[in-house]
Amino acid sequence: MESCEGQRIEDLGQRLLAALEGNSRLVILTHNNPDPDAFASACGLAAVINFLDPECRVQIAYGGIVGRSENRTMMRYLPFKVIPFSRVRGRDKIAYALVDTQPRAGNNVLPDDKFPAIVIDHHPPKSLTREALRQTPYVDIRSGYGSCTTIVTEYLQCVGVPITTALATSLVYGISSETQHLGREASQQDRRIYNELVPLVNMRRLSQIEFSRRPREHFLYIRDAVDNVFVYRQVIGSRLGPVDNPDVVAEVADFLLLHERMSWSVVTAYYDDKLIISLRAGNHRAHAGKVVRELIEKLGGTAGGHNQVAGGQLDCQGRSRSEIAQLDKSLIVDFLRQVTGVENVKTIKPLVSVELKDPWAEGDE
Ligand SMILES: [Mn+2]
Repeated sequence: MESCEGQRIEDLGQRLLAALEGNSRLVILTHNNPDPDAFASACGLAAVINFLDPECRVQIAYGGIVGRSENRTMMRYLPFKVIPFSRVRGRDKIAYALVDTQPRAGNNVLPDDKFPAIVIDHHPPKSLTREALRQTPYVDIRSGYGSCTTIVTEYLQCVGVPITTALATSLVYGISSETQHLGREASQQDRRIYNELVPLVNMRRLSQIEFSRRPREHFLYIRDAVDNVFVYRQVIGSRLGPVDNPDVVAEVADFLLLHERMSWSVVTAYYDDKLIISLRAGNHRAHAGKVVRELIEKLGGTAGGHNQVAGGQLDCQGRSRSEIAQLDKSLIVDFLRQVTGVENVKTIKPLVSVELKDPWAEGDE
């Protein structure tokens, strides 16, 4: 299904409801450590299902945490309550929908023995996810879309769901945050939907979300990240070591790419027994998703993404601290080798500090 246009409205509604196979409960799951695109998509889908079947009990749940200030503020204003997956009860009698992620993608908490009823996403499928998708009754993946929110907003329009101010505000923030105000990886559909939604938005609230106030810890993270920034040719990066807030990885990656001379940023950190990596590219044809998969999958991790935004994670359970530290280091060197083409990578220089710190040094946490 390419677009709602041309397709009969009843068909979309019927197909979504049919996928639930008579379940009176639906849990909409986002990817772990959900971002605005994931939250907005989940709320949009919840509104669609509520409209189609008011009897169906819909919950929105996520794995991981919501760490970023903007996302926490957004969460307060969402038109639906969102809860950690750990608080979902009676998991056996539920239909699942995944938004902004796919089964077996490695970044969601859908139990491995479960197949979702509905998957709506804009990430390119991988061979692992494809298999699970074959068992999923309703699949809509449009990797040409800059945000998953855009797909779901087309559903809202198609089915004729009234879009409240709170919903419109969430949807617009989902699209704008995912695409950096339509400047990054946005498609024509993202631009059209965004423009149609803007008149419905509470702009004051939108601004409050985007320019959220931050706690002191945020500044400590930024200080440590900046202190440890390295540059190598056109690449800028930072290794954060163990962190309490996984969202900081993507945030720092975005921040570093603001450097006027750099075309790639890379940030690694350690959270919840996983080494996580985030990539950003300035070029809209950089294939960052492919790059990170080549880097991470050969080590047994999961990764994915788009042209300019990508990330991955590597489960490190059972590895020693020094092994993880070594892995972290070699990941960066591998990445530098891959994107610069330099076989023997050396002289990675600090950007602002006198010398780079080892974020894994004992007693330095
Ligand atoms: Mn997304």
